[in-house]
Amino acid sequence: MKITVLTGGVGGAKFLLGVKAFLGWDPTGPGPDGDPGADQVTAIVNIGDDIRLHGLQVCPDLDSCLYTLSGVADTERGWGRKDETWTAAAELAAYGAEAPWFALGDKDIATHLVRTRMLDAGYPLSAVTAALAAKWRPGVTLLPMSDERVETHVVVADPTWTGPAGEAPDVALHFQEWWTRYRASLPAKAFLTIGSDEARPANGVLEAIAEADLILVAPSNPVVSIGPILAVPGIKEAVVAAKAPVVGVSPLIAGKPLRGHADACLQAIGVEVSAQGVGRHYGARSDGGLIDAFLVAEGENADVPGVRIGEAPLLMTDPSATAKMVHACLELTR
Ligand code: GDP
Ligand code: FO1
Ligand code: CA
Repeated sequence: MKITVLTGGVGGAKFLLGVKAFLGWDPTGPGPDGDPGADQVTAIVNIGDDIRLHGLQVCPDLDSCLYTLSGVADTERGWGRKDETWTAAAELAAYGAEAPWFALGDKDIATHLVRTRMLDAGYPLSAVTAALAAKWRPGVTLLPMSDERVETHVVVADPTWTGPAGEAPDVALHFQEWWTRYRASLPAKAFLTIGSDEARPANGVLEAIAEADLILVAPSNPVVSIGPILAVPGIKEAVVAAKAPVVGVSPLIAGKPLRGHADACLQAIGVEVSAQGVGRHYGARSDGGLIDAFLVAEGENADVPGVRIGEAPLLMTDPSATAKMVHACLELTR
C-alpha cells in the first residue's frame, strides 16, 4: 500500500509515527527500507517555516519529521534534538547576533551546516533531504513541497510603532518571528506564501500523489502547515485529480489545538475554530475542495457538506493510539 501524507512539523510527525505503527513498522525505525514489495509512506512536508539564519538554512518542519521519525527528537520541547546543548546559541546571543528568539541547538546546527553546504553546492532541497534521511533512516520518504524557496510571512500592525495608537502601518514578519518571538500574539492580518507563485512541486511530489493508494492530510496546522503546501501551483490540483481517496484529520479537539497557535491562524483567515470549520475550509473534493472524508474527535457532530465524517479518539498519546486514527481514516474510504 502506498500512503502519501501532507504534513507540517510536530503534529504531522506524531501522525506519521502512527502511520508507521499502523503498517506494523517500528515507529522510530527505518521501516522496510527499499524492499520493493513493501508498503511505502511518503510525506510531503511544508517548507514555509524555513528561515536562513547565521548563513544557515533551517527547515523546521522537515527536521521535526526527520528527528521524530528516527527517534532523536525532543518530544517535550516539541522541536529540535533531545539531549541538546545550546553553547553556540549562547555565544551568538552574546555577540548580539540576529534572532536570539530563535535558538539553534548545537546538534541541530550540524544538520543546518550539512544542508546549507549541499544547497550552496547546487543540490535541490529534495536531494539534500534524501541525503540527511540516508543517515537518519526515518522510514518515511520525506519530500519538501518544493525545491524552490517558499516562505510564510505574516502581515501585522508594526509592533515597533511608537506613534498614535491604531495608526501603526502594516509590516510583514517572517513566520518564525511571529510564531516564536511574538508567540502569535500579534493579530495576523494576512499570511503570505512568498515565492509560491514561482515555486514548482519538488522532485517526486506529483508522483507520490498520483501513485498513492491513500492520501492523508495530517492533523497539522491547516493555515501555516497545510496551506503553504497547497499554495504550490500544481499540488492541490494533483490531489483533487488523484485516484486515491483523500482523508483529512482534525488538528482541533473541542475547538482547541493541542499545542501551538492554530486557533489564532484560523481566526486570522476567518475560519471557524472547530473541526467543522477546518473540514469546511478544506472542502469536499467533489465540490472543488480537497477531501473526501474527515476524521474528527468523538462527539464533535461536525457537518461538512460532501465530506464523509468519522469520529474517533483523536489524541496522539502514542503511536499505537495514532495508528487507530489511521485505521479509522481507512475505514472512511470503504
Ligand atoms: P508544526 O508545523 O510544528 O506547528 O506542526 P503541525 O502543523 O504539523 O501540527 C501542529 C498541529 O498539531 C496543532 O494545530 C495541534 O493542534 C495538532 N496536534 C498536536 N497534537 C495533536 C493530537 O494529539 N491530536 C490532534 N488531533 N492534533 C494534534
Ligand atoms: N520554536 C520556538 O518557540 N523557539 C525557538 O527558539 C525555536 C527554535 C527552533 C530551531 C530549529 C527548529 O527546527 C525549530 C525551532 N523552533 C523554535 C520551532 C519552530 O518554530 C516550529 O518547529 C515550527 O516552525 C512551527 O510550526
Ligand atoms: Ca511548521
